[in-house]
Amino acid sequence: MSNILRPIRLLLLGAPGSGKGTQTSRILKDFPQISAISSGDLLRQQIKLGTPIGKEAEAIIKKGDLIPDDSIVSLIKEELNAKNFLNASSSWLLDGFPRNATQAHVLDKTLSSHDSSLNLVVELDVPEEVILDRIENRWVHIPSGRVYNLTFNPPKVPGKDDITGEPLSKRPDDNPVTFKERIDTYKHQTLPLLEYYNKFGILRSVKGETSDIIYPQLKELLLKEFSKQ
Ligand code: G5P
Ligand code: MG
Repeated sequence: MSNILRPIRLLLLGAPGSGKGTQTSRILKDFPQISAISSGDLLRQQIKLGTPIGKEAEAIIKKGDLIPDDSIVSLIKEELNAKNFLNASSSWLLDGFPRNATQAHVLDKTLSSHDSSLNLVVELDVPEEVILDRIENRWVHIPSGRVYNLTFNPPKVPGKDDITGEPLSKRPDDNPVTFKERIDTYKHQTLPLLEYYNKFGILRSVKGETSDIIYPQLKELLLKEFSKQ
């Protein structure tokens, strides 16, 4: 991956459990020049730290709703700065933000004023029926956002993160009732973003029942994007 010619600024879109976090880990491993921000991971860290935004987010996440735009926008803007995403030569990806039209407009404005607009949006298209089972078997390492699944990618030591050995947690929104809410929220608020980004000509879709089927397609898109002049 050494002859990289241009920065990549990628948004991963996909239903809850479609594998955004899983694909992000694989991308970061194969493309060390890319950094990532996951809005869900950031919120879970804020909850753990007991910050005001964490306190606001906790009950909302449990219900499967979106937290207010103002709160998530200010959190993400801070992180964009902290991680140097507003530098036009940085390569990065976003997972979980934006999630509705308002957030998308704010992001576009912020990025374009720094000459750092998104150049690729990829939809992870995974059949809904295969997702619920994944969610029920998911365990997460909150500080890093690393995700495990008891059958697909179990931790080396049960209940412990592979890298730090710290304990894994269950997400309070990973139950059938909240999952249904999250899917509905996705369909109503986030799916329309596909049409929005399609108009800019930067939307691509990758399809499959497993992350192993999807990842090679995603990697191909990234390599193509990187090598554009
Ligand atoms: P999040 O955290 O962004 P979601 O609902 O968008 O949550 P989620 O659940 O994190 O998305 P994912 O990242 O797409 O799913 O999927 P994943 O974690 O990689 O994979 C799911 C499970 O399947 C894992 O256990 C993984 O190991 C396993 N798996 C992966 N691939 C396979 C496979 O091929 N086979 C099998 N068997 N298993 C597999 O957002 C959470 C909440 O935060 C708030 C909202 O309340 C949201 O509901 N929030 C926001 N609110 C407002 N605005 C925003 N922008 C917000 N962002 C977050
Ligand atoms: Mg995730």
